Amino acid sequence: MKKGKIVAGVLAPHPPHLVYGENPEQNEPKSDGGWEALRWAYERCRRSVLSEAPDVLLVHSPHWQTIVGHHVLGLERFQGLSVDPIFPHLFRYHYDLRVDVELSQMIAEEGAHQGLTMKVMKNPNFRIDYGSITSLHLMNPAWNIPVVCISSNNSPYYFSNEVGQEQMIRLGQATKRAIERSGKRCVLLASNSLSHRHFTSEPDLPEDMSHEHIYHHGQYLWDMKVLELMREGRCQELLDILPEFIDMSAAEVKAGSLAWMLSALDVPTYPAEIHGYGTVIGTGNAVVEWKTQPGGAL
Ligand code: 2X7
Ligand code: FE2
Repeated sequence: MKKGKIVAGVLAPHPPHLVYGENPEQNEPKSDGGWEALRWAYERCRRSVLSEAPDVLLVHSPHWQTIVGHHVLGLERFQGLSVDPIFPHLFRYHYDLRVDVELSQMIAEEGAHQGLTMKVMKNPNFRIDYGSITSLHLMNPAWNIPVVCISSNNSPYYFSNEVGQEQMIRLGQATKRAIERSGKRCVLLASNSLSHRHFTSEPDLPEDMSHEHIYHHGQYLWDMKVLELMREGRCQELLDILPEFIDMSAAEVKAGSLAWMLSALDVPTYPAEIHGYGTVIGTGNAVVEWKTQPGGAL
């Protein structure tokens, strides 16, 4: 069998506002639009990523947090209603997703070989989190490509940024090995915002863009520093400063999705493409693509 490969990795943030702004039929609340800079960034990234005809989209989400180990979805189909607990007036999404259970299983096996605690999750009533759904919807609104959803173990919160990051790096290596074994062409989605200080009160009309801006200049400078390292292919430096970035800007990358993806991509030394940057309730968000070199990262 041909060796599988990662055809692209994407920093794919999941503010539910972006789905709300798109007005897809699956989402109950309807909007006048909003957050276009980020939604158009997703559009550009989507064109590029889908032109690679991937077999599977894999997402690692901070909003599926697991206390014991790293979990992967283990049933072929999940259907239901996913509601954002903080923004139920923006995100009430009816999902129907197909899972590549074979690849989920291989990730669990490879993770176990790396010494990680892994679980293949087979509860048919499990409710899929809004982070996974938002990133997957914005990358492929047609939902015609099977997915693998990976939880974020809470080690960065329970222990430290460093312990958490070390776990996510091992999970990334396990994911890469599983993809190689699978023979499939895969896209990785790191479902993370960047700086994460946000407003504490919402405008009457959530999509009123006259209220949308970065929360604090220092947060903006941190976001720009991180994006510069991505643009210049300096991802080892990026991993090295992530703990400081997390502490200085409450960055959502604490949950490990970005470290997982960079590790699976073998810590890229080639430039990433920034499709766009914008804020959502003041948090920094960028859609960033690492298209692997001809022949793939593997
Ligand atoms: O989960 C989120 C997020 N990460 C960023 C902004 C707004 C809402 O939800
Ligand atoms: Fe989030």
